[in-house]
Amino acid sequence: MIKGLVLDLDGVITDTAEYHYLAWKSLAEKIGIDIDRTFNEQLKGISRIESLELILEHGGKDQSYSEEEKEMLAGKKNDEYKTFIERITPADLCPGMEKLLLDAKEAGLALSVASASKNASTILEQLQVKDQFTGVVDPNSLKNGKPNPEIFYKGAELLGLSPAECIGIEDAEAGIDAINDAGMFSVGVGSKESMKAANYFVENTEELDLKKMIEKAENK
Ligand code: G16
Ligand code: MG
Repeated sequence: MIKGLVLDLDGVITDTAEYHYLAWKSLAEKIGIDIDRTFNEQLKGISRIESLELILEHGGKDQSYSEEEKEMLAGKKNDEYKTFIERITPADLCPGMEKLLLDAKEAGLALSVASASKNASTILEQLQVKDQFTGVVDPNSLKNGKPNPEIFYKGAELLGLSPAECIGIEDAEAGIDAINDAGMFSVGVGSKESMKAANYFVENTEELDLKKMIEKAENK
């Protein structure tokens, strides 16, 4: 029986991908690397430091910086990113999310967040939905990021549930792999092509219907 939802943040609860992109683009320009929105797709769901490493590799500069310098560059990106997220309001919830959270509450489901973002709690506060979640997985506590299932195991654990009692919702391929490997029913948000590994998928968050997801998960 499904008793909980474990949700990704960026691309599911709110769309911060554009802010990540703008902050990375500005940082990349400063070190002579050009990135575009197509390249940015690869960074979704990937941790801050791994994102920087992909950008450096893309610009042929993966050997140019020490670990300390990389931390400094990632910190610069985060400083700029934080100026963007300061402006987030409840109006920035993804379409349909307010309803989904309400429906989940009515159905008595417990909710947690499994986001790679160290800014997740701040963002949930800005969106004024933080108190609707029983827990937010601390990405600092993880040995491995997505696609490793660890973050979704922890998301279920925070709810006192087994992965089989939860539905995981994700918009990134790495995230869907993580949910599947955790033994949780995976719901993908995105194109059929990118969400082909998901147990069930919808094209946008507005189509995330609680009843339908539970029905699919329980009849798997
Ligand atoms: C999000 C974004 C990623 C970002 C990561 C870390 O993941 O999709 O692009 O790199 O968080 O964010 P921060 O730099 O704020 O720690 P998710 O898991 O919410 O999709
Ligand atoms: Mg995401």
